[in-house]
Amino acid sequence: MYVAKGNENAAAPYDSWETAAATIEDALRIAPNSTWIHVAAGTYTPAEVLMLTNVVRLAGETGDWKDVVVDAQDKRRVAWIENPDAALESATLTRGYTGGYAAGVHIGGGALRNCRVTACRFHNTGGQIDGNSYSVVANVGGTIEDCLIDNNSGSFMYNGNSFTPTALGLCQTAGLTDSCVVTGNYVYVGANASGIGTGNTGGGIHLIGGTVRNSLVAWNRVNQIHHKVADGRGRSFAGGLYASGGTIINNTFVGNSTTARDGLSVELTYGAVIASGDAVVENNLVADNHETTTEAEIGCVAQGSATFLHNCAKNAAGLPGEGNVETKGEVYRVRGGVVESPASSPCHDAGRNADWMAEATDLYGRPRLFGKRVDIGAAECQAGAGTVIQLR
Ligand SMILES: [Ca+2]
Repeated sequence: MYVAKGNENAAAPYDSWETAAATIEDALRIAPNSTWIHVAAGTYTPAEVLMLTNVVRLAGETGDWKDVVVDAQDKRRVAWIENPDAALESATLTRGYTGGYAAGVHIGGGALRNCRVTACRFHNTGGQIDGNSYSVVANVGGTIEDCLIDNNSGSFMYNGNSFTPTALGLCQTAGLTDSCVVTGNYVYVGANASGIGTGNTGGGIHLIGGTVRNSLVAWNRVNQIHHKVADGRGRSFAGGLYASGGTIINNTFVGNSTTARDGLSVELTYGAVIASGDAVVENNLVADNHETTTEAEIGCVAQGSATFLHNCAKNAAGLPGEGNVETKGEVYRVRGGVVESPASSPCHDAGRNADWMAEATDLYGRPRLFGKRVDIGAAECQAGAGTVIQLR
């Protein structure tokens, strides 16, 4: 099945480029199971949420996410992937909007691959909404691979009693996120004079279950103002990731920040990575994240029975678990958009190996395992300190 923007000769079942559907939603509406929907380059403005309820592969034809743009025009969510065997690939999803949940895309099953989710936003003015978790991308059991989730925003302005956990970029309750970049997202949480405030917040990711690996979470911001908390429940604000469960393995968290001001009346916790419940945090690099009011560097915070293994972080010595190392020297560097650790970094060969790494690639598509041990972070240094160059 084919889609070409505005095609004047469109004729169902859209089985050639000549008779291609003029809109993506026309094709989705009649696509039977096991359909590959090829989408020609162009900017599409659907009149409804793109629903992937059948077994369809909806894919930008060029393979470059820049070429197919799906613009929800700030009116509604962009896409909803429900079928466990559906996939949405090689497209930019932009300007999605909701009152809180999945402003960009909901992944109930199936996969989001090689896509960019950008300039989406959610806005909520409060109410009794305990228990939901708000974000731009919501994964409740599918797979997210090779995606860029960037420059999205969310805001809350509460005037009621709420304890809504919030994420800006991604909230995942089950499934897998692999080799993604979550960056430049901004969430504002606030309360007016009678408000009580919000729940635990992650600027980049809120993880409830499943696995996040090989991903970069960088330069996301949480800003909360006039936060009058009176119900005795403490709040945690994580610039990068807040986890109440799940596995966080081989990711890099740099440059994330939190800001807090005014009206604070219970204990607030700030961190770059805050993990509680039975979350496992392993082989992650956490550096150069800050609380902006005091300009203090924030690192990892362990709550509940969360475990921290083989991470490189500022406060490594105080973390519950073995193999954690302090950030020292040139821990990482950014060159040409690539965030990686040099061979001299304490991250080098300091992670703990796992079976999945043998066949896997790192964030940048290179072998995940180089040398005897995996590196800490999303990138694997391919020029080991032990490399011997023979001249003959
Ligand atoms: Ca290595």
